[in-house]
Amino acid sequence: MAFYYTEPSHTFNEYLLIPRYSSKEHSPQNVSLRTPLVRMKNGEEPQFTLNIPLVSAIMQSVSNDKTAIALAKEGGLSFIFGSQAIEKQAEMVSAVKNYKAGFVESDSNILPRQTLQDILDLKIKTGHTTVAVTEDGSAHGKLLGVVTGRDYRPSRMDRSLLVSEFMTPISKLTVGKEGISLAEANDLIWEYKLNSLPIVNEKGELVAFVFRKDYESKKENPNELLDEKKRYIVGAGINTRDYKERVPALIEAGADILCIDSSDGFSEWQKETIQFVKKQYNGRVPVGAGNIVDKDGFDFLADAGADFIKVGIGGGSICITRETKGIGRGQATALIEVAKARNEYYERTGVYIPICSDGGIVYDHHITLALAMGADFCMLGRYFARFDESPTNKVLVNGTYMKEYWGEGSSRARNWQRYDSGGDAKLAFEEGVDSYVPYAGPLHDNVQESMHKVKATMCNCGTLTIPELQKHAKLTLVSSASITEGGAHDVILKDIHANRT
Ligand code: RVP
Repeated sequence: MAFYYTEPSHTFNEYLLIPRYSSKEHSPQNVSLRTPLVRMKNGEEPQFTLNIPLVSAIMQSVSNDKTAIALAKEGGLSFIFGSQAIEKQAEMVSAVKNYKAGFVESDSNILPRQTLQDILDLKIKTGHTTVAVTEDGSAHGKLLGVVTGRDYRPSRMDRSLLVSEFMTPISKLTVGKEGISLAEANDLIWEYKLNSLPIVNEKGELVAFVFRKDYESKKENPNELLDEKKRYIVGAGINTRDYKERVPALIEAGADILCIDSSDGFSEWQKETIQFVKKQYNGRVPVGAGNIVDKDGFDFLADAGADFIKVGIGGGSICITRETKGIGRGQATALIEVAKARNEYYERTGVYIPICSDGGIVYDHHITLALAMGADFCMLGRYFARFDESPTNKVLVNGTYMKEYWGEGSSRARNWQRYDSGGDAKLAFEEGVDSYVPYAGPLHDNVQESMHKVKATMCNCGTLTIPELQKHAKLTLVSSASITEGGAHDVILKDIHANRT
């Protein structure tokens, strides 16, 4: 006879945390969000630790090099998406590893024969006001001039005016020569009272910009996730099909950690992939695996050698796996069972394997709930897709700015390796949708606010670290009536667009 669970499976929205006694010491500035990323033996430090418990999803619409750099600045980690050509993915990984903090590749570039209207359109698309005018309109073409908000007044000027007629030409610009240090670049910015300094090579081609605002924000990033050479740490997604070619290219490009990306990780394919990575690199390259939703899945991947294990099937905002295939489990119940299995495994073997709650984070407090239920960190897709740094277009829909966000199981992503770990089928049906999410601005501001909320709730729970929260949290299931009670109710909201995320 089939096995039946006696209890229904629940999700984050059905749980709340009960406050515990908090002393004066329990204030957000005393909270540490450090958390292990990979397996560790009793009493030893893990090879990698996150400074905030967030990683970005292994998705085309979420994790490119820009998201990876922005998130590493905050202390989290991105896994560059694997559903692209091996060389392209390796290029993104090396872009993160070669990134020189403070030197920014120009993402707003234009030809001198384009118009003021083109400048205005570009500003909406990128959100940036500094535009490089280059001979070929590319980020590394010969620099002819720069346009900033100080060069034009849209209300007074003809939109068809050519860029070459109102740009600040190179002859009037202060520029830095390639090879200049960040400290020297910042000295020029201060000396000449600049907002940005273009860096050019000996042929006069644009290399990068250094911005005044970045110098200031650098001081705001005490949590940066850096390797021993002070480069940003970056992860990369792999699959169970082409790993023999993909993994060496990613490691060569500088990937620090890998993660097998699959909707169902309880498989022989995953075991073989993990064992390949372990053998090839003598256990030096960590590899995460998943996704699973129960103890059996956890124990299997733990024994196979996974360095962290991802929990969650069907809970992603763009995921329709539960509808199309009828597999999955409420995320909270899955997490609670797997966390228990992780703790038992630790007691049995002395090896602690971090678990990652993947998908279904809607509100910031869901992050805290996931941690309280035993997750060591969370993977988010929708959340990061909303930011300036995500790889997708920002578009105007019914008067509101949106970013595009699509699932890896959608026909747009065509990531058949994620859904079919063996066999020959090539995405016979969709398991994900193509969608919009409300544009939310820079990653930095949003992550800061979210982490502040997590810290505040941890203080309410009388805890100052994630391990303490996992041990001491008191959680309760709530009825559907009390979920209604938890929102604003029986009042007429003045601002119907109030953002409650
Ligand atoms: P969310 O943060 O709720 O948007 O969920 C993101 C997660 O959804 C991913 O990390 C992945 O596990 C899952 N996903 C990605 N694509 C699809 C799909 O097309 N079904 N699901």
